[in-house]
Amino acid sequence: MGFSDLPIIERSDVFLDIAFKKARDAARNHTLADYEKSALNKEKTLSLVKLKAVRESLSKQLQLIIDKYPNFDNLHEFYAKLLRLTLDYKQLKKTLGSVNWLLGQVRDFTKSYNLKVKRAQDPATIKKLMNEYYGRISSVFKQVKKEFEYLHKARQVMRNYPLIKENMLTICLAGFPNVGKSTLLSKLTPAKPEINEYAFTTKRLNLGYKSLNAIKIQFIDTPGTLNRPEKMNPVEIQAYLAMRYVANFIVYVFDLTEHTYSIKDQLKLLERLKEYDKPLFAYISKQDLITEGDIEQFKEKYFSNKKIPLHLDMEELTEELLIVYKKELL
Ligand SMILES: Nc1nc2c(ncn2[C@@H]2O[C@H](COP(=O)(O)OP(=O)(O)OP(=O)(O)O)[C@@H](O)[C@H]2O)c(=O)[nH]1
Ligand SMILES: [Mg+2]
Repeated sequence: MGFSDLPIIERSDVFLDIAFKKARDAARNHTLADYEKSALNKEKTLSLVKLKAVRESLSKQLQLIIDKYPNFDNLHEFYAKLLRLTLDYKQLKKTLGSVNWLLGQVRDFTKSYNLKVKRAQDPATIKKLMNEYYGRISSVFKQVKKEFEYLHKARQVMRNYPLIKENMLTICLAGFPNVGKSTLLSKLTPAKPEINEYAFTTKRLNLGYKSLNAIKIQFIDTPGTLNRPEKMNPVEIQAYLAMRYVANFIVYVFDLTEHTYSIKDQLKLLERLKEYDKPLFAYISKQDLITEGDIEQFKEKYFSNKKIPLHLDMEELTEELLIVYKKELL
């Protein structure tokens, strides 16, 4: 699944400019055979060359959009929901439908004018037919001007979608801002996410991969999210959907230093993550900044009655999760 290499969507008249220029160039570069040199044959041959060039150029440009844009009926839930939350899904489908329609129109018009030009008996008729052809092609492109504008906008949004691998063991790292999620990702995988001493550093999903016992694991480092779904910004929406539709496991990262957020608040968010209905684990970060006593006290006070397992070693936890995952697969 890729949204990063979607073809650029020009304004609809740019497609035409390109095609009409190709037609002029093709006609200019065409070498006329002797029998084509009479006024009628010359006009006919060069017009047929132009028709072919316009059709080829427009078909190529439109087909590229059709091929490169994903089939929206077939999307993984994460992308299907993301599309619906970040774009006007109906409009987008309609827009891509109109690209198909346009392609059909270009083919039909060209075919019909090809025949008309071939049958024409004088150069003036051919000129008239060609003007008509250009006019009709321009007019169908004008009809989808708005759709192309929308596709252009939609592309800007879709290009920023994360490139999530859909059927891979996935562990989401969640937690308050600044607790050390990105640092953890950078320790577990070769990923190099941005890390800062201040909160809200991560502004997109960071993905990291590692292989363990020949199984590839995807880690998703989420931006520290505080809001409920109705108030989420676009990146928080992505984090929410990744946890809901991609994660096999969620690891909640605790920062006991309380440098930025209190333990009470962090516990509240952990409770909210239960809504995702995914196996939930807790991990304590920044262990070098706290004492064993702090950890023991925390465990006793808050985790003695919790069903959520608390871990101090993320490598070990990953190995455990892999075993659970393998068991579920078999
Ligand atoms: N001493 C120490 N500092 C850490 C550790 N983990 C993270 N930090 C520091 O904590 C700060 C925040 O780390 P990040 O990894 O950016 O935290 P985050 O949870 O990704 O933050 P957001 O992206 O804002 O949600 C940085 O200054 C890190 O260097 C750790 O284990 N020990
Ligand atoms: Mg981060």
